[in-house]
Amino acid sequence: MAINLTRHFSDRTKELRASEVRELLKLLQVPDMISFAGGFPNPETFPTEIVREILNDVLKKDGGQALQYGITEGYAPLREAVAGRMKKKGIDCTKEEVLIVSGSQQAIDLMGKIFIDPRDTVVVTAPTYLAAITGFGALQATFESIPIDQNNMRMDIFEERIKKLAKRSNPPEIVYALPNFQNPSGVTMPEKNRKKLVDFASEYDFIILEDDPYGELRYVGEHLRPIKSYDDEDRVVYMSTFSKILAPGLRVGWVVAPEDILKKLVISKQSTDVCTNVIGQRVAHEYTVRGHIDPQIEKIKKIYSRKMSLMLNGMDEFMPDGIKWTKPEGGMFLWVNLPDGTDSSELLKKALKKRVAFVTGRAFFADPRDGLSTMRLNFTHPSDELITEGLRRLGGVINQELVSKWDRTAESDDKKMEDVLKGSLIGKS
Ligand code: PMP
Ligand code: G9A
Repeated sequence: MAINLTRHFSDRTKELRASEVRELLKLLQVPDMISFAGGFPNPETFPTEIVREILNDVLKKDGGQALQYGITEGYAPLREAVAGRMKKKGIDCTKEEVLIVSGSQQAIDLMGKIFIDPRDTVVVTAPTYLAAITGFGALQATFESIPIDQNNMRMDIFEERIKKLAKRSNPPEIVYALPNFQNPSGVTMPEKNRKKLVDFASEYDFIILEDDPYGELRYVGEHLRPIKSYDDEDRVVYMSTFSKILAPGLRVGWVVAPEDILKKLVISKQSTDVCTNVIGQRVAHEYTVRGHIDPQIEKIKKIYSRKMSLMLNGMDEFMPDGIKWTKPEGGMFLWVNLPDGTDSSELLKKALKKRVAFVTGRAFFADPRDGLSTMRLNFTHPSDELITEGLRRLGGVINQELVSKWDRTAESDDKKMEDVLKGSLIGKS
């Protein structure tokens, strides 16, 4: 009998939404493709020689342990080192409040698993990180989407919505916030709004998941206090990663959580992957305690801030009038608003023919009907030359699209005019 998988898949699985970014990664294999799509660090920044030395040392001195299963909470000296770094960023935590995870992506999954029942509400921004939508969506969460502006989450709209949800006795379980150089838009939440969010959490009784993979990558202005630093009721869970400041291939991230929450995360992780890649943790630990991480962050910031300037200059040079984009202070992305009614999925098909890729904005909205005329551009992965060349190509494609849209509008206006004239003539006779 031929198997009918539809009958076997769980309801949850039937609702799974694939990540458009992961799909677009396949385009990196296409020769001549300039990709502004994936949120990839630039491999030029990877400290391969130092990692090789560390691997050699660790394997020579402690191969038996480094290749063994580790404890689920994470390699204790790494937890200690992370707690130390967190203190410098304004989060006063102990090593017992740090959980090492298999990339911070895992924290979204584990948080969802311990807090979300089907149809529970998760508040996200619109747009937000797409793998938070797919992650919480896989657990059948209901999303409440709050629009953004240049200050990240619109707090006035958040307040309105949270009051409505509370009135319906349906407060959110989790508010997922990305305060620094948000993926996908690049916008940052001011400190006063971070504090406000924590005050709302206390008033309306929800948990904040603060996702901060880019906080260290600030190119302009001063470091801002994390949301977690305002938390005196143990309501904020903070997550970050070595992916953007060392290498994503290690798959090492961390969570800072109150111990009661951390215990549940650990149990959930036990059945997910037993423990985080031990060798990866050993590398991240040695890299940090040998003092490489701060110079490495400085090196990355120099390269990415140059790339961001190149992209902003290229946008000024090649984008036609009527296009707007964000001016981030850090991170890896720009967000582009095309004129209303422009379908960025159609634009992507044309752009791919010219060998330039981006991610369509709608991938970053919980409601996929939103974000039609938006797109995300990554500036960290392409080489300097390819940033400029890619924007020249993209500007050309957008220009052509707008001209043909105007032609189509003019044609249909002409047609409407003809019909009106005809109608009025008919009316007259
Ligand atoms: N959160 C955000 C906002 C991200 O952009 C990413 C990676 N692009 C992650 C989480 C996950 O990163 P990782 O699993 O590599 O730590
Ligand atoms: O490749 C990934 O899945 C990490 C990058 C995420 C992104 O492009 O937002």
